Amino acid sequence: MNVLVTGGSGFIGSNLVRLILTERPDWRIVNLDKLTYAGNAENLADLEGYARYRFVRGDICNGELLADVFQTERIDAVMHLAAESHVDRSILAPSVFIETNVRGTQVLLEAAREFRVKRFLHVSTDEVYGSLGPTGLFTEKTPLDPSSPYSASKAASDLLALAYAHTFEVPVVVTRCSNNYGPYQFPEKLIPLMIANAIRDLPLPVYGDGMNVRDWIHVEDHCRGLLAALEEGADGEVYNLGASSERHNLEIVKQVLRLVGKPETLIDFVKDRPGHDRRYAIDSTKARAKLAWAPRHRFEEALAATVRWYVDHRPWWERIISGEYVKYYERQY
Ligand code: NAD
Ligand code: TDX
Repeated sequence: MNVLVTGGSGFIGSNLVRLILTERPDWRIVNLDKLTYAGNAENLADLEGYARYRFVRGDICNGELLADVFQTERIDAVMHLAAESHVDRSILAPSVFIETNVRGTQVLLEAAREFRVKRFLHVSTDEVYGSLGPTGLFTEKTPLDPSSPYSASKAASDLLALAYAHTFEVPVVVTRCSNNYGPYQFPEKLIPLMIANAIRDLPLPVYGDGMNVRDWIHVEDHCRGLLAALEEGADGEVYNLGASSERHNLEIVKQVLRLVGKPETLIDFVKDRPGHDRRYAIDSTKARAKLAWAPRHRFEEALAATVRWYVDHRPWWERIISGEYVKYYERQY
């Protein structure tokens, strides 16, 4: 099977590519990635020259390039992860989120339709459901009510994917996953940012009162859920993925400080994020029942392992923070 992974040089994508190459020895992967500020070719540099892996630098908005890749690589299935992914950036500069997440997804869906792929997995997020009050969980039937330009663009792409299933019979499956953490996450997201700041004795910026709740899942559990959805999901269906690990942001920040061995005096309460969603929590009963999938990692142990990974891979994130990593693929691609 030839699988096109879009956004394979990002956080979740690079973890997914490695998982598939290990767990599906007869699959071949083509990773199409634009290498934006968030894409880091270093994440998979050791795979270059590997027979079952090919990297193509390119934009999902480029229909001609997509046609060439689908044709020459004989793509059977698509796992679509490429996106602008950071909420704070979508508040500062929304346009690129519409271009990549909405238009790019539509261009990709057209190519998948034209070349009759056997499966199109669209990787969506729980943020499309908006914010919860203190109780309740998102199910697949919860109405979409996105709050930020990021989540609105993801909701648009999620609905476009489902519309292509309904109208054109493209074999689409949509997953909506909660907040991920683990190795190779870009250090602008809560957990890696807090770890990198704690290690360097810099202030840890907590938005608002720090009582916003996110539901955390280890990236490997998410990737196993994506593989299960690709193989076992039914056409036109949506599956929520989550690990039932709700935590307040402040609790996480304090755990990170304990794990790094730094004092809570580093915590810095800063201005809240505009339109900040209060609470996310996922009901993943359907995925567990229909996809024979269940998360394996427990939050506290996996957070400790993640902190160790960032301690051990300091040059990786320091090259990102300094901008040095960009030079790598300017030389290579
Ligand atoms: P990321 O920002 O780390 O990676 C995104 C990747 O997409 C990068 O490699 C980037 O270069 C690439 N990309 C961006 N624009 C592109 C374009 N126009 N053409 C080709 N490639 C492009 O993001 P992530 O955290 O790995 O998220 C991956 C996907 O999973 C996204 O669709 C995101 O919405 C979704 N998701 C993320 C989370 C999370 O907690 N991180 C949770 C649920 C869903
Ligand atoms: O410096 C910070 N301080 C802070 O208090 C940052 C970066 C975040 N926060 C808060 C905001 C959120 O309540 O931490 C929480 C998590 O923030 P992010 O890591 O930015 O994630 P979130 O906004 O929840 O979105 C993430 O989960 C869903 C991903 O970035 C999305 O791509 C995914 O779809």
